Amino acid sequence: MEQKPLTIYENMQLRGYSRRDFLKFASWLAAFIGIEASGVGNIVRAMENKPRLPVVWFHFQECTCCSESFIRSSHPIVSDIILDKISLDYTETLQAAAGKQAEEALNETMKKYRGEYLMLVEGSIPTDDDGIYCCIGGRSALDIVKEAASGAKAIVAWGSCASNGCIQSSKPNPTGATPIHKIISGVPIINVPGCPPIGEVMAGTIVHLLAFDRIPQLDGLGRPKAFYSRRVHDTCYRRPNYDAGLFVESFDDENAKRGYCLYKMGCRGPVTYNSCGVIKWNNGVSYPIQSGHGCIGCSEANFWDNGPFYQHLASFPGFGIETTADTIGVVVGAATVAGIAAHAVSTNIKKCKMINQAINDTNSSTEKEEVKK
Ligand code: FSX
Ligand code: SF4
Ligand code: F3S
Repeated sequence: MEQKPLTIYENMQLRGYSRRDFLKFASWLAAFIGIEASGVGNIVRAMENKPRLPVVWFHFQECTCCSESFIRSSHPIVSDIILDKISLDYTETLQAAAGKQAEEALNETMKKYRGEYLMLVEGSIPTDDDGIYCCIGGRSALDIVKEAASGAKAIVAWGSCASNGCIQSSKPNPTGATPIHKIISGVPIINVPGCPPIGEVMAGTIVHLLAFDRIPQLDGLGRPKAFYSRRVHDTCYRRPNYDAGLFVESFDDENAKRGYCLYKMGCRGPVTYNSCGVIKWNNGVSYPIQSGHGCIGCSEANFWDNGPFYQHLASFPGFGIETTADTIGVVVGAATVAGIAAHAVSTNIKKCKMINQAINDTNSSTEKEEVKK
């Protein structure tokens, strides 16, 4: 008789994680996904009861930073458990198997779990010249992706490469690099752009699929709304400087030291949708703007072709096409604009606090639980 697959929680226990670790992890994830404290129980229950989700993770034209980002996500359980838990039946960069053995594992999963497995894709697909520019095991990425997609329950396109083509599809696009959603139809596709995407955003997307067994709410570009509904500009702590017309004029000037707005240095925050200002990178340590460099818009389609990185946008979004960097200080005298910015920044701070609070609450409640025992 076939053994019943272990649940997420059972897997965690096997790996030596305590109930406390488990609850903490659930709260941490819920906060990132934007779920209220009352909804944490749903995640906990799902992880306690749901069996492993068969997953195949493909790598095509990319740099593997999406995987790097995911396994370096700030919570150790993401790499330790989620990777193990979602049970990567096939992933070229992390699996122990190679060659024939790896191919067999992939085929077995696709056959055994037809219609049930989750397909994760890193990288764009070259479509020119019959797709010869990216071949694995003698087959083109194009062939592989079509075959795997035909039996997938859902597809997650990791990173800008799989979501919008990224650098490989920038002009002149020599390989005919194409994002997944332009090749595959008939299967739900979730785009998780960013070059690479934030590890917590990746983990949050997977856990949403795991816990709720449905696709998260997506925007018009197929991105999870929980992470891509706000511009980097709307959650930027330098935003009050933008609104006050205080700009860095060169990377080594006094204004740069003062932390003024990087708009004139080419910052694409006003036209980029991502969670960098809220979740940040490397365990919430920093993100490009906090490190003194403008956002290059890495989660937006065609960002490599959208003009030089260090030249500011033609106009100030939200202030009319005629507005220039030199007149902005005057224009933004309007209290309404400052009000919008203040609101955005305070919402951002509130969200960061919410994430920390969720973790602390769980800590104290689980500690109490353990004391009672
Ligand atoms: Fe692309 Fe992933 Fe850019 Fe790399 O592998 S999104 S090249 S940083 O990370 O696919
Ligand atoms: Fe922040 Fe860039 Fe917007 Fe300035 S332009 S407020 S640095 S996102
Ligand atoms: Fe990318 Fe901009 Fe964030 S460059 S990492 S979307 S701040």
